[in-house]
Amino acid sequence: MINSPKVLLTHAYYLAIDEKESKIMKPYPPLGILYLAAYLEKKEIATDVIDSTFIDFEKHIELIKNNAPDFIGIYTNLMTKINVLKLINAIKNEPKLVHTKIILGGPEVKFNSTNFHNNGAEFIVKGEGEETFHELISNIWANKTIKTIQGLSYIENGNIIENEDRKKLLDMDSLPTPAREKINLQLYFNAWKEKHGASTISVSTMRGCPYTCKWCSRAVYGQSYRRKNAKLVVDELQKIQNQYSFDTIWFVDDVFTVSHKWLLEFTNEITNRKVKIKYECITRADRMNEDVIKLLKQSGCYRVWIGAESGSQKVIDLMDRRVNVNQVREMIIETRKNGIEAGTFIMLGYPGEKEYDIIETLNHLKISNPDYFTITTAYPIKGTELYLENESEFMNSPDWASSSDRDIKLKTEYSKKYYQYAVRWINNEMKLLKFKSNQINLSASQHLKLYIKSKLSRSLMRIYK
Ligand code: B12
Ligand code: SF4
Repeated sequence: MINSPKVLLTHAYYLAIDEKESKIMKPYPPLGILYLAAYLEKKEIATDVIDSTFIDFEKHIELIKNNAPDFIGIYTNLMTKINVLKLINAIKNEPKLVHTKIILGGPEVKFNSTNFHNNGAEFIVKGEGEETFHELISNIWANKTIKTIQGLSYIENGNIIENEDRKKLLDMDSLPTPAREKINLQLYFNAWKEKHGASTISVSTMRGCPYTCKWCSRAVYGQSYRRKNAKLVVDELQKIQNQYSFDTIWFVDDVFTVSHKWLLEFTNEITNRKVKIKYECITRADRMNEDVIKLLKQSGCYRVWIGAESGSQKVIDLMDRRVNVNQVREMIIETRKNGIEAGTFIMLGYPGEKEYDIIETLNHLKISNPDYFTITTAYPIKGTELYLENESEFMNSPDWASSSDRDIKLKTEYSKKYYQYAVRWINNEMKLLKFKSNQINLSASQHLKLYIKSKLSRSLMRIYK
């Protein structure tokens, strides 16, 4: 570590100013930069991490100033983009940080690199960060060329230079476990515990997804599937169980049950080593069956999220989701029968969706009756097929630096207000269903109120159509 650069990794998410998330209060640590920190340390480059989640912007910039790194790497996603731009500006205007080189990475940068460069980012790492970030700082520090570093774009003599794409990291087993010790995980555990009565920790076992859903960003890991050996995953679980005290685990993997062979190995490993875990994961109905559900149960899964996004097969096909809606229903029902909670995601306002599709979606939810569901309205993330296919018909063109892709209005069948009432209608109808099936208790007046609210939302949908 002699004469090695001073490296700092950070992000720009501030929980306190995120009103919606402050209510939900399910914060997760920035796993990406913890992977990077572990990788650099393995290469003998000491790395600091500043976690911005529980501090504010002023404190953040003060900590960065005191650290005075040679290189600062900032994680960037769609939600944190505006904060990241503000941070770049503050770093550039801080006399103590004139020597600091700014490097961006994360899911938002690949398809917005020109804009980020034009807004002050000197180096951008596209895709997986470990190798590119390491090569970049090592080469700059050793005065070597950066021309041949894959997955990098940078500014040279005022021009943006785009190097070739980074090849995917194939050997997941060679990756060190995230350097969770670099941040205060207890703050996350406390926040969860206070609001939900149980703390959670996030773990990643796979990279990439082989599927094709048109609205989903594959900017980092591409259309691929790479996984860590089940033995090593269980090693990591045991390691964090020894280090921390938490109640549940969330696997951030895109499709947890994509490989049945891996799931069996994982379950055997958990069972043979008598590891007790309680976990939540996301998957697809077409990668589930009764045997898979049994393995999930045996390995400690208490909640599984089964994506479908719509109850209308037509919309599912428009999204290129490649799943049969009946299978989704069956798997939600089967999951619950086996004593695992089932959750599902719903997206309204996908281009081509009509009112009868929304009615189909409500019917789908009523038939499958998941324990949980979330509803969002569709928006196009740059780089996705949904974005590319609809770009010429966007209803607005918000200023890039002060907005996010969530502000882009797709050409949809109905008005924004219509979808707001559609969301309320579905939520109210589902609460009524849960009341009817004795899943929730309501007083007579609460029931009446809910009934009226539901009818009202439906009427307002008609008005705002
Ligand atoms: C877990 C998760 C969440 C969690 C926790 C978020 C968090 N704090 O980490 C929750 C549920 C809160 C969440 C919410 C949202 N999420 Co989310 N989420 C994920 C998910 C499933 C896993 C993230 C993860 O931990 N990955 C594992 C780590 C190791 O990967 P990574 O972070 O990408 O890091 C690698 C590279 O990006 C790079 N890298 C990362 N940081 C840096 C920094 C530097 C300097 C460098 C060089 C490289 C680098 O190197 C890392 C290792 O190779 C991803 C999908 C996915 N498979 O990654 C979506 C994903 C990140 N989410 C996404 C979105 C859209 C959202 C929301 C905006 C959704 C919404 N509400 O509308 C919100 C925004 C939340 C917020 N406030 O920031 C998109 C991001 C698209 C984009 N362009 O930004 C993704 C990619 C999903 C998708 N496929 O579309 N999310
Ligand atoms: S939505 Fe899920 S299944 Fe579809 S491409 Fe994205 S990660 Fe894969």
